[in-house]
Amino acid sequence: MSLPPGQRSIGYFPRRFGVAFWERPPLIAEPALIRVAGAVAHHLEVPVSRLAELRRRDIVADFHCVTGWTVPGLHWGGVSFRTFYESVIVPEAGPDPGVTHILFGGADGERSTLVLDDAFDEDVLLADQLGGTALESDHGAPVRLLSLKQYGYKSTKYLCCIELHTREPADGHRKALVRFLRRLVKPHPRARVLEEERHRYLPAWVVRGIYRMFFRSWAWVYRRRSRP
Ligand SMILES: Nc1nc2c(c(=O)[nH]1)N[C@H]1C(S)=C(S)[C@@H](COP(=O)(O)O)O[C@H]1N2
Ligand SMILES: [Mo]
Repeated sequence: MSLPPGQRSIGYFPRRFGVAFWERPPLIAEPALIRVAGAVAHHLEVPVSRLAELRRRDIVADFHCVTGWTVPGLHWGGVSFRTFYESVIVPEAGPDPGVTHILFGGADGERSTLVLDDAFDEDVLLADQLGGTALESDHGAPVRLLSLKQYGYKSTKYLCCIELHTREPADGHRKALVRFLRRLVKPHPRARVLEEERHRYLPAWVVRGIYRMFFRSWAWVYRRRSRP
């Protein structure tokens, strides 16, 4: 199996992986809602349960994290973002015709921005199923964004808000530490795995080794913690 540049296959799917991996998953109020805001005529609160009524899509694909791990062949289910945009956002929210970027916010405060073209790739899902069953909390329940051609950091878990923008939005993470770190290590606007677009300014060869060391130590702690 050939992997994208700088990636290595691992035999398990890390859980709760992210900037603040020591934190518990956020609490999600019932019924879970996705807020649609930004450059729209009307704000919306769409119940996550509506995803069951839209045209569904299944994808089997590899998942790649910017720190160098790849999980091969995961089976996801959900609704493509494009379907959601065309059948919910356009008729009910009235988007500004000049929308260029979509910001996906998670209930833990994480967020990612996709340029519109990337978000409209038919393989970008609002995913609520993994491996044929409902998405688990540690993987972003009840619904996560899933953009498999991009590094994992674009795939916001615990998706609770979709914001439309007519230019690239500012970072705006609620934690000052994360905002500071991300000024140094800016995410790449496209983050395409095949092009190895890991970060905006840092070349891939600079971060590969550092990330590999970070992931080795993370995996060591993770395995000790999840031992029965
Ligand atoms: N809300 C939220 N989404 C997130 C993250 C996060 O910390 N919070 N981490 C990202 C990163 S870096 C990766 S690699 C994947 C990891 O998903 P997993 O925890 O299901 O393995 O989620 C992405 N989405
Ligand atoms: Mo990641």
